[in-house]
Amino acid sequence: MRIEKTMIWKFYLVLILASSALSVGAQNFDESKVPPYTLPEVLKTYSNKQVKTVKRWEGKRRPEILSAFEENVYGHTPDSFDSINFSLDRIDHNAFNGKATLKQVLITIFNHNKSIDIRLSLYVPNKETNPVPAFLLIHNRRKERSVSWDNTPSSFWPAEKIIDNGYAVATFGVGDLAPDNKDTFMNGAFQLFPSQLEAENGMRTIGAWAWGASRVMDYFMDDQDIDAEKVGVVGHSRGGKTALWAAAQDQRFAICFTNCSGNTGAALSRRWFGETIRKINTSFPHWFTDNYKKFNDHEDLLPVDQHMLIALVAPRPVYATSASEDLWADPKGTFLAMKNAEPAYNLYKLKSALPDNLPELNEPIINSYLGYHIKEGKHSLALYDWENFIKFADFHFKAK
Ligand code: GTR
Repeated sequence: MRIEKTMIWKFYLVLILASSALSVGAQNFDESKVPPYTLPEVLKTYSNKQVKTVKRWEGKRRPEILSAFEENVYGHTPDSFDSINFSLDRIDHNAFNGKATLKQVLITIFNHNKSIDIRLSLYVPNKETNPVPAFLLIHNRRKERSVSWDNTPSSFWPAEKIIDNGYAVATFGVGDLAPDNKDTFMNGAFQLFPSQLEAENGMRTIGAWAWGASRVMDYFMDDQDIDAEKVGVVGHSRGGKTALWAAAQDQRFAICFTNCSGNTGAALSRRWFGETIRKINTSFPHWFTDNYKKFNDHEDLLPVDQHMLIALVAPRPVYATSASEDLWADPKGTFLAMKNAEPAYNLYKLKSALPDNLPELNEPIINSYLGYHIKEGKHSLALYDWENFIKFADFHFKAK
């Protein structure tokens, strides 16, 4: 009898070990299986001091969070380059039946006698006489990726609709900065900054794409048609991760729209649901800094979690989205990251109207510094998302 009991226990032990070995690196889609986790506090410094003022946040805590993201997640962005040049390749004053002017702008960046080109397609509404606010879409869904301008609007970038609402809208393809491919990603911006590739904390493609968004911002500062103080950066999925990282670093972006951005975007990493750090680092080894691989299956050891990336954008507004069928990107983890970024906004006495729990489907929270919706449907950037981005931008740029 005793022997049998011991055998049963051994059997259980083997089962437990086997299932925990399987769960290492596995994905979970069952809410009841999410283990408890503790997030690092936005307002507590790494030396364990509570941050109570904007001064302390901006002088100490914000910089230390930013460098923790650089060192461990996205890599360090080059802080200079030799020069930049803007040239107008083509202009069409009659776009959308005369409603807009289309400019094809070539942005050329030089460093160490090498250069790369960003091809920017920009539509500006003709009826506005003053500089207009703008949306900049980081485009990661172009068919032709890096070979031409993208002037063909779609539901992914509904340029005409945006123009009709009095905004300019621009886009560039991420392939102009770095091809989205683990074998060829170095054939772009990295030619200008080769040492990045050797450093364990060097940037990879998400960093390079975000750097590209900032070069477009350099251009906007130079274009009299654009109100450069009112530029929202938009990205979907991998582009949504990029938009957040761009806005966190470059405070010239006035709003960040992060659409279905998921793991290492707006979703919490410590919450075991959907894509994991091991999974993303395995499928896309060229997206994040080499140091990030140390956190495969060790989310808990990261000095940051994604609510802190959102907090880095404060006091500027952030709008995040999810889709009901997009469990891979963890809608609840996205909402919770937004919620947990609130303390940074509270420091500035800025209102967040996010409810305590995940809102119902298709019930956007607009009149707020932290905006959010979960739409019905799949992983996508759709007209519904843009309609709410426009409302959010109207609230922050026009209504106030
Ligand atoms: C997925 C990836 C996600 C997300 C997505 C996308 O395969 O796992 O993190 O970035 O691609 O960009 O559509």
